[in-house]
Amino acid sequence: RSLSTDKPFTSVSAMAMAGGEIGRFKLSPSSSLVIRKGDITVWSVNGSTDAIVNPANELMLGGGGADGAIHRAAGPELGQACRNVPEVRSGVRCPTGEARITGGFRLPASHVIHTVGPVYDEDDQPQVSLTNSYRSCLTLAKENGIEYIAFPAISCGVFRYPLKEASSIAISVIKEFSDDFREVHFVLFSDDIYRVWSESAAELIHN
Ligand code: AR6
Repeated sequence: RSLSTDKPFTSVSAMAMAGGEIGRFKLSPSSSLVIRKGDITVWSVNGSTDAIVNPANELMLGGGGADGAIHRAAGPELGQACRNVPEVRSGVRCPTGEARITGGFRLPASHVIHTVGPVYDEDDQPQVSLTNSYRSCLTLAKENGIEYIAFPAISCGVFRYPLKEASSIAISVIKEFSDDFREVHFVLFSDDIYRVWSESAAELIHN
């Protein structure tokens, strides 16, 4: 990929020319929301102030979906860093709705923010848990000086959250942090999810 050399996601117009689907929305004069299709494991804008969000489970030792892909791409150092995160109770390093931060190791992004979204059919209040999950990631990112952050569609794979509802929650929470990041990206794995997220952004952000 010609765009994956050193700063693969810097130039939105170059990506558009390369055929990547992408949408850009202004959150404030100094902050944008970028919605694109792609693989979050290759995402980076700025190196040292980048974070990708890992949709993990409470044990934080890897799994399937994006979590598995992120651990494979980051290398075994990420597993070790996760093991070093203290358990808050047996088998739980990151309770649902919370977030933890580690390095990115072999990933292009310098940081990984691990969060646990709700299992849609098992959570009593999935909307609250998903909101908390996005809020926890953005709060922790801010505390750590992150300027560029990329989210996948948390809970929309193995955890079966309905896409439209998830996208409204995701974008509403991003709007609460309008001044806090240079760019917030959604890096979405399929056409369907990309389409739903783009529609919700157009409905919820009026540029
Ligand atoms: N880049 C971007 N998005 C991806 C990628 C990727 N490389 N791979 C998958 N997705 P999921 P969840 C999309 O299942 O629902 C794991 O086993 C995927 O298409 O990764 O929060 C964890 O250990 C979907 O749209 O996360 C947990 O046990 C979205 O990422 C559980 O799955 C999220 O799907 C978490 O389930």
